[in-house]
Amino acid sequence: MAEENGKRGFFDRLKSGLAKTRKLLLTDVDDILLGSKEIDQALFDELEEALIAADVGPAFTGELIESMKDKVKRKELGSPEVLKKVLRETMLEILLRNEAPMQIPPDGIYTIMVVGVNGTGKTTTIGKIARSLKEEGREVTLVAADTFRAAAIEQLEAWAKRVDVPLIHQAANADPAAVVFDGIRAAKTGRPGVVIIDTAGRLHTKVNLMEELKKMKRIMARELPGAPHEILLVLDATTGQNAIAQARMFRDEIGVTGLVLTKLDGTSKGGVVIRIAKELEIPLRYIGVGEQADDLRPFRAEEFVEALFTPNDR
Ligand SMILES: Nc1nc2c(ncn2[C@@H]2O[C@H](COP(=O)(O)OP(=O)(O)O)[C@@H](O)[C@H]2O)c(=O)[nH]1
Ligand SMILES: [Mg+2]
Repeated sequence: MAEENGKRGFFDRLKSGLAKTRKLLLTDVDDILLGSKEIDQALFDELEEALIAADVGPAFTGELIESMKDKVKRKELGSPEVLKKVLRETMLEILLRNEAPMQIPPDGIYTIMVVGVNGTGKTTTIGKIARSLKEEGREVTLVAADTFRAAAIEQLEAWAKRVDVPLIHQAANADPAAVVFDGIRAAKTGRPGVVIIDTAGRLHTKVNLMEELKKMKRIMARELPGAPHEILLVLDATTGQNAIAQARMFRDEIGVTGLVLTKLDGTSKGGVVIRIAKELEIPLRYIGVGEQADDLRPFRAEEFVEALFTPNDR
């Protein structure tokens, strides 16, 4: 029952978080559909414009309009209202391809390297994931490899205390790869389980950041074959198309095995979830709808689409 309540709580937060996205996307779509008596090119043009404005991206928009036209040709669609159903179904179909929750084996060491530009929510996400893993009864160790500022280490330390898990760290400005080395060593010499590594979102230049992350990866692989098991890229939904550019950059430079999309609460740019699913073949592991510990949940396509299409008063 508590679980049920928890789920409903998250769904409600997701629904209200997506209110601005819903308004931008569906109010326009509804207006267009209600104002049209027949399905013609003018209607498709208006729909296309509304979808592009809602950040779902040209690839998704193109596929959707083509599939609608196809269905109309085959007489599967008779009236403008049914187009909304096709919109919903197409979204779900595309999002389902990216639904793949993180699967952590029950035994051994599992390393998760968390990357992303400054301020996207890496450290907060790590705290939230650590908490939920701890609740599942797993051993968790946090590694403070964002050594750019002392405050970054302290922030992770605060989460480690709150969740009651150990923290591996060194002083500010230490070599991040050395901290990662310590973290892997600690896991190998007595504390297996999930090792979550926080990294910096900026160094002095972008090139250095990528080189630094590659170096960390190399050290991990050398110390523990198979590591890092997961490279989780954290993206801030409020940055819209910028998040897509970041995803491409991190994917091409260091490889990304999973995504986290934070700050879906209160942004009108939630359409970017659909764009990410369509344009990047990377599993979307988690979505975040707030700053509290239980505001992060594994991404579920069905839940997302339902939240997006459910008006706020219901
Ligand atoms: N509204 C909202 N804020 C978030 C979310 N996730 C993280 N934040 C906030 O974003 C800010 C930056 O987060 P932080 O974890 O320090 O980012 P980092 O620089 O990537 O480590 C903090 O104030 C977090 O509380 C979210 O899902 N929703
Ligand atoms: Mg941080």
